[in-house]
Amino acid sequence: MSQKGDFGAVRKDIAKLLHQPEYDDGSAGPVLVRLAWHSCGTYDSETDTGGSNGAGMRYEQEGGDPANAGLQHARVFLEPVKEKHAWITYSDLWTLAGVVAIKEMGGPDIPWQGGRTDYVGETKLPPRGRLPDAAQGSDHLRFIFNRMGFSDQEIVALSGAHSLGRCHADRSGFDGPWVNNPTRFSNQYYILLLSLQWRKKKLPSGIEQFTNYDEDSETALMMLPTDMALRNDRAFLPFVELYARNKERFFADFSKVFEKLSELGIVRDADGNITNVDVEFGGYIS
Ligand code: CCH
Repeated sequence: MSQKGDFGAVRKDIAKLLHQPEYDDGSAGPVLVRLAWHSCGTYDSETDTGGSNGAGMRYEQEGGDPANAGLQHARVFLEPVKEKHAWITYSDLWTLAGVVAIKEMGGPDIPWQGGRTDYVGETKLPPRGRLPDAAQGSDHLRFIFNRMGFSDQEIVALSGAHSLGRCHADRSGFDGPWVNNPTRFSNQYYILLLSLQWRKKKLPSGIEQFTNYDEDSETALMMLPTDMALRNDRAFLPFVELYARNKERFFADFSKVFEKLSELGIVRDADGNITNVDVEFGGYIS
């Protein structure tokens, strides 16, 4: 047990659990990043609902959303950290874990502040269907991400997280990694999106994704229809090209946009204290 508010101690314990020889590509990092993103990505600016505050994925309505399939692995990885540092809220832990994992996998420093509460009123649980559907195109991406307040450039920058991890047939139905080294944060995703020949491939399940090699190759890489949309959309493409040729710019922009993602729905005063949530009693102040 650490002292309340000692996020440095929590960071260290998150970093220690990333190495998981038995899991996926040997790292819990990518799935932790996805947990952080999905905990935030339900935000709707119009109704000011969703977002990381509340850690709604602990409840079936959000946790059982098919879009969140597989993220129980990430939550289970983090459980010993929560047990050891019982004072931390799940909403802080999940967002912090994403930030720590990105850094440990070679990515940028991402500013992060704590103070989220786990209180979530029933009416504040986001409805399902707010996370993106990978089978769709650029209109859908804009519809989903504009709702959270992100621009075209921010959509492209956030998507660079697909240099991490893989798709799992038993989770999303899609299958395979985007890059050859999926536990290293990089701008490879953009480079490969532009430089490889991608062709449509129908999986046995009937789901369509894009592949660069023969169907049977062990080293085949993949792109989702939404990934291809970034390349095929005239307004998205210049940002894909920018991040493919300028890794430093990608790291800097990704850091800013991931911070913005983790702060959706949160209002702070000059000292960093959250002012739209009653931290003593929990819940939003409306
Ligand atoms: Fe993603 N993502 N993502 N993604 N994602 C998947 C996996 C990861 C979409 C669909 C999928 C972001 C944006 C999008 C990660 C981070 C981010 C999978 C496979 C699908 C499908 C899930 C599975 O089968 O396990 C779509 C659509 C969008 C639209 O833009 C954003 C934004 C981020 C973070 C900033 C990471 C990391 C993974 C790998 C997870 C793992 O378990 O390896």
